[in-house]
Amino acid sequence: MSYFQNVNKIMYEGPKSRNALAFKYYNPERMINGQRMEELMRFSVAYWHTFNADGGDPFGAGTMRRPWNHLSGMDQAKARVEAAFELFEKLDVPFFAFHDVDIAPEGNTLKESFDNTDVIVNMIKDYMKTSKTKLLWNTANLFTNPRYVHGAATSCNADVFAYSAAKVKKGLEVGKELGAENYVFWGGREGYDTLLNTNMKLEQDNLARFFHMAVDYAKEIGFDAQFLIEPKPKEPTKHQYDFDVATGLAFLQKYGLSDYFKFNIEANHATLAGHTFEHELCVARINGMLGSVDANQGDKLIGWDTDEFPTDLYATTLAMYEIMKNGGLGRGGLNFDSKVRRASFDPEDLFHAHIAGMDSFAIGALVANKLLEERVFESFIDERYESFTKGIGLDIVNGNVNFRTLEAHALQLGEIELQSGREERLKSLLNQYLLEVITEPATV
Ligand code: XUL
Ligand code: CO
Repeated sequence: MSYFQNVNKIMYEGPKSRNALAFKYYNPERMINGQRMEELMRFSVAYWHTFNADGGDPFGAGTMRRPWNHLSGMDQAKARVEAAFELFEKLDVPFFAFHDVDIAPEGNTLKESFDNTDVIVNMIKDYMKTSKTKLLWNTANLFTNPRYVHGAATSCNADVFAYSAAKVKKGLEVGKELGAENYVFWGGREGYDTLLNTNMKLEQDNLARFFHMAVDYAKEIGFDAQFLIEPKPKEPTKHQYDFDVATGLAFLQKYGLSDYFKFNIEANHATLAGHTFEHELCVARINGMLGSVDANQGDKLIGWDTDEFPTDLYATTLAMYEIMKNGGLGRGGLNFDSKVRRASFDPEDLFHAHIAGMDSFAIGALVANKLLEERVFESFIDERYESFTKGIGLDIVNGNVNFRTLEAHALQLGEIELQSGREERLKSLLNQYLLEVITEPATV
């Protein structure tokens, strides 16, 4: 049985192709800086947006036409697994990611939920025996059910804390069973709406206790996945504790957790925090904490998490620039935490959307690679900071000065000479490299 009959395997056809269902730039075999594109990008399909999302929004009902919509409960969950592996194969993606509740419906009790999970996990495990698609990460949904109204690990209710721990315990076991590369913690309800009812210190201490217990349990069962925190500044709560990478890092360091976690950076979360995507990637990279990426984009005119498929080539280029400076993503990947628009309701749109995202990141990788190979910005930056490679600058860097010696240096200075930052020149160079890559002849 096929769920996507109108779609054949998506092949690379090059930039001149007019076939909508073909890659124009993403060629998994193409080498970039000694790596196959497929290995560098490590694309992943997000189960929730692709197989669960119904297109509903606060003003209207679901719109998505899906060949599993006539089913319900476990039958629907099983159909989704079949459809998922068909889509993975047709897109030829190496990874996927899911929340526990995406793959199996919640039962009336926690035990029933776990039993449902086990049935579907066994089915997924069977598919994974013959599929090339591996699990990038799994996670526990600790935000949808009303029991998390006050938080999960930061709830004021200790029973909710325990219930949440039980779900993560199960998630770690499932991750181990399916060979997940990472395990993600997005603090969906871990934040607050008003300090008038909130003990922030206790909530954050509890969150740290929760993370320590997760680390201990993963060690105990021999699950060696990379743990990832996914920062987000707001939505659903007014203030989320994992606001951005810098805030998350301070938290991890304060509580002795920084050796066990890295960050899963989502583009739309970065922009909601008032940062660019590349800023968050850079903060993580220079601190050795860049783990994985939730690839999507927001909308300048809309102030919430719209989770659009990434098509902004400046953003994909500057993201790939950071990722390549990081030496790649290690065990992480580019996970499309992205959803088709409500009006893109055909099953085929799922393919158009992933093709758009994969091609956009492929262009980004090609441009970033060229910029790095030719040291376009790197040489400019080296020159800009040249004063720190000699004389007083080198003494500062080597720790050979103090305020007295610096004052002595300053007192004998004449007029200080400064150089232009050349922002506009650099931006036009970026355009030039982008256009050059887009118009260069196809490589097959
Ligand atoms: C929500 C979000 C989540 C996490 C996983 O904004 O990004 O889907 O990626 O829980
Ligand atoms: Co995400």
